[in-house]
Amino acid sequence: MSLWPEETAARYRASGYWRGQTFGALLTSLKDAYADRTAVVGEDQRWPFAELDERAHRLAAGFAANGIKQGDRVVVQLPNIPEFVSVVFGLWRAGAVPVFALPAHRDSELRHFVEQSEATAIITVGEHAGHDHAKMAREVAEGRVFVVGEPEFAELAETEPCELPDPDPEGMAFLQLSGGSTGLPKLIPRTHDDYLYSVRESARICGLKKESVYLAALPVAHNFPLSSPGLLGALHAGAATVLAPRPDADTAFRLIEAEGVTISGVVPPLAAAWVQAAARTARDLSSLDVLLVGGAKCGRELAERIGPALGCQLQQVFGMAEGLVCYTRLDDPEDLVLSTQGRPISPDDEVRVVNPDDPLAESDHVVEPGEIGALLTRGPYTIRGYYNAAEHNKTAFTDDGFYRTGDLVRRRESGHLEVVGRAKEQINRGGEKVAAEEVENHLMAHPGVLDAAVVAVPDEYLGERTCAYVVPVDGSQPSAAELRRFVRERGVAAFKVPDLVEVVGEFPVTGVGKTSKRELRAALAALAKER
Ligand code: OOB
Repeated sequence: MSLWPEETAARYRASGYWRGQTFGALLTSLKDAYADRTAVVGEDQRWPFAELDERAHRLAAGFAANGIKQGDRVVVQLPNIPEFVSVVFGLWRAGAVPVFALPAHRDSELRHFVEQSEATAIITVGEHAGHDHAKMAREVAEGRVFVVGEPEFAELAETEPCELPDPDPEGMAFLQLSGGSTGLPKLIPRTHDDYLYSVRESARICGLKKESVYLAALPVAHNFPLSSPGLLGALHAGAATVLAPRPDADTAFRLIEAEGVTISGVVPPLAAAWVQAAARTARDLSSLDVLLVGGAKCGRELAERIGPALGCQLQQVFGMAEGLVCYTRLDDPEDLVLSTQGRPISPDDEVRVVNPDDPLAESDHVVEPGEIGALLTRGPYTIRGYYNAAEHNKTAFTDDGFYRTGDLVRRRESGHLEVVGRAKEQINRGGEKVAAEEVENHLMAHPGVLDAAVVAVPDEYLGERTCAYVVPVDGSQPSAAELRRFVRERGVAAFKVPDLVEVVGEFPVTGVGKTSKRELRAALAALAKER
């Protein structure tokens, strides 16, 4: 059954966007075409396509033998290690549905993913970056926990391969996480067919060929390094993916030199750090042809420095886990590459720029060409609804199925989009998305907090940081440090802990008659910007 209206689905099939291939079947064809070529490189492992295929077959059989059935959701929280790839393909072959958690997520988020998706298992690591992931997963899990590196996982990985039925290519392949703007991250159902279309086209648009080497610098479960063109785009092209354990310039440059990396993707603050480090590195970065920059706005000044500093071509990417991905093209005129965030992948990506003042503007409320408006989109790889979120879907999508991205854009005649701002209640902290309401809810769980409003403040390095305005209950005087510690101890990703906390008697702008949190946030954000 399709997650799109049947008529639309038929059109996407007829156009050749949806080809009826699953990820499991893709890996089989890749193994046939590229058996001995390197597929995945980790710190101390190097797997050719044939080995990745074999490992995924064994894991699939192991998962099935351990009761993981077709359609079962399984939370995957793995860092950039080769086992991420074998586990995810193993789950796909078993017909299971990975739920992609980031390594930064902590117990409150993990618990939410497990509950929302009704996951029957968690696959994780032991210690990673000073945190005991295995312990956290065991506290949170409602089903099994498999820990890469522990004997139980090794047993799974050694299971005799067996024939397993291929799942429905139009069914849910995995659940990706939304950056979110309301309470907690929503789950995004992506199908084999829709995602593979975006992967194939991304690989082509980014010029990947089998001789390419992709460096996954960002956490690979995120949509950007996963598929734009990312790990999956590289695999699709028969190219190798090098998994960087950390994204810093020292690590990345070492790997670029050692592995002959030709292409990578980073968020703007990292691009800035790499640009700076390039000036004094002794590493040979000459293999690097293309650097994708996206996840947050890459300003023109930074955009201009990237090519000369790193000796590569800049490609801007503006995407979202919900679907739509825009790229500047490798043969675009320089001005477009430096000043826009690209144009959509597909000729059938429908883009509407609508009245920015109405959060519920429908798809016919379009602004004049060239004017700033809110971006709506619909297309062959953009979801029509979040998973199990009927109520939220009523406002997140228009009546005719356009996704309300919450981004403010201007469209050029060429179809290129310039992202100029945001209408959603989200802080983009250097590419990491923080939903204002989620952090406010954590703050308001503190007994000394009466109310809280979280807003973005400009930051030279990250683009934006979070600032929480907090009104204490009478007689209480919680300090900023205590509140930050409190939020952290509730078990949230470190990037969600407010950077700044201002404890105030009342919201400095309530006098202006703010009635909704939305208006309050807007007024506070304006105030914070002025300071
Ligand atoms: C990527 O995906 P998400 O789901 O973490 O975040 C999506 C949001 C967009 O709606 C937009 O607000 C922002 O991130 N964004 C950008 C941007 N790229 C993403 N804002 C300004 N300029 C850009 N270039 O972030 C993502 C997914 C696939 C590829 C690349 C990024």
